Amino acid sequence: MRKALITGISGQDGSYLAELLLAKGYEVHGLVRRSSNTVRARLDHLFGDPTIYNQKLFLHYADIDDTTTIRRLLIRIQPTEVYHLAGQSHVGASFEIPESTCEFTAMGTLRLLEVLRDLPERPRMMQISSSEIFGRPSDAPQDESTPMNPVSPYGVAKAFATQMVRVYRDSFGFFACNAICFNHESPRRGESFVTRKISLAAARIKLGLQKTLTLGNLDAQRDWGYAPEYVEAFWKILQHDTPDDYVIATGKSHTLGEFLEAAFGSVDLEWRDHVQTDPKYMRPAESHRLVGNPKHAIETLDWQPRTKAPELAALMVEHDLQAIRSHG
Ligand code: F7E
Repeated sequence: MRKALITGISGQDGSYLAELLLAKGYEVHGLVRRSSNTVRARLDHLFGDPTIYNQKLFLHYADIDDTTTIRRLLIRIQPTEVYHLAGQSHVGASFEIPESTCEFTAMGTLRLLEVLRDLPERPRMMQISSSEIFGRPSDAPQDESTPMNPVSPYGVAKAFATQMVRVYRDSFGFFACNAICFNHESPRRGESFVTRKISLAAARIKLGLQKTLTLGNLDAQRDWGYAPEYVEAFWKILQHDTPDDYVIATGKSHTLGEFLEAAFGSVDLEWRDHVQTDPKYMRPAESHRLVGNPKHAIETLDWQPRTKAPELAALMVEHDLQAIRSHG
C-alpha cells in the first residue's frame, strides 16, 4: 500500500494532490493546523464521501513547528512519500510578517528534514519551492541552475528551504526534491492572490454585485499555470529513479493587463472601465522577469503544462460566476 503524507493538505495544491493520490490508490494522510474554524472548503467533497474520509483519507492536527507531533505521526503512519506544501505563501504578507514566514516556510522545512533524518526507513520527500527564489534574475527564462536572488522575505525563506533540501540530498543521501513552482492558479486559489481577486471581481461585476476592482502594481508579469497540472508534476518527481529539482512552469509570461483582458473579456466586460489602483496593494519590492523554463520536467518526467493563462482566466471566472449564482 502506497501511503502519502501531505503537509498543507487544506490548501489549493494540497487538495488537488490529495484527489490525485486517492485516484491512484494511495492512502493519504494530511496535516492540518488546529483552529476553532473547522471549515476546510477545498476538502469538503472528500469529507462528505464515507468511502473516502477515514477510510483512505486521514487528517491529523499538527502545526508545522510541532516537531514532536510530526515525528510521532511519521513513525505511526510510515508514509512512503511526503509532500511538503505547508507554509505562509503570500509574498506581499511576508513583508508584514517576515518572522513567522521564515519560521514556517524556512525553519518548518528544516525541522521536517531533521525528523526524516532519524527515521529508520526514510520516505521520499518533495518540497514545494517557488520562482520567488529568483527574485530579480539576470537571465530569463529561469531554470534549475539560475542563481537565487530573492527580494522578499518569502523568497528568502524559500531559498533557504530549497538549498536545505539540496544539502540533505547531497550530504545525507535523502530522496528529497524541490518542485520550483512558478505561479499556479485555479478556482481554489485563495482570494487575496491576484488571479482569484480578478476572477471573483469579474464575476461579481458581471452580476451587478460590485463596480470596481482595486489592485496594486499593474505592470506585474507572471508565468501563470493551472494548479491541477502542477500537482501531477509533484507526483512524477517522486516516482523518478533519482531525486532532483525541477522548474514547474508554462514557459510563457503574461502581463496583469493580459490576464485582466482574458478574465473580463470572457464575460464581455472591459477591464479598464472597472480597475483602479491603490498603493496599499503595492509591495516594497517586486520580483521581475519571472518566467520558467520547464524543459527538465518535460524531458525527464514526461510532464506537460497544458492550460494557457487566458484559458485559465476564463475558467476561473466561469467557476466564480456559477458559484455566486448558486450560493450567492
Ligand atoms: O501576485 C501583483 C503583485 O500575490 C502576483 C504565491 O503563490 O506565486 C505567488 O506569489 C503579482 C505580483 O502572487 C495585486 O504585486 C497587483 O506582482 O498573485 P500574487 P505572487 O506574489 O507572484 C509564487 C510563485 C509563490 O510561490 C507564492 O507563494 O500581481 N498584484 N495587484 C497584486 N497581487 C495581489 N496579491 N493583490 C493585488 O491586488
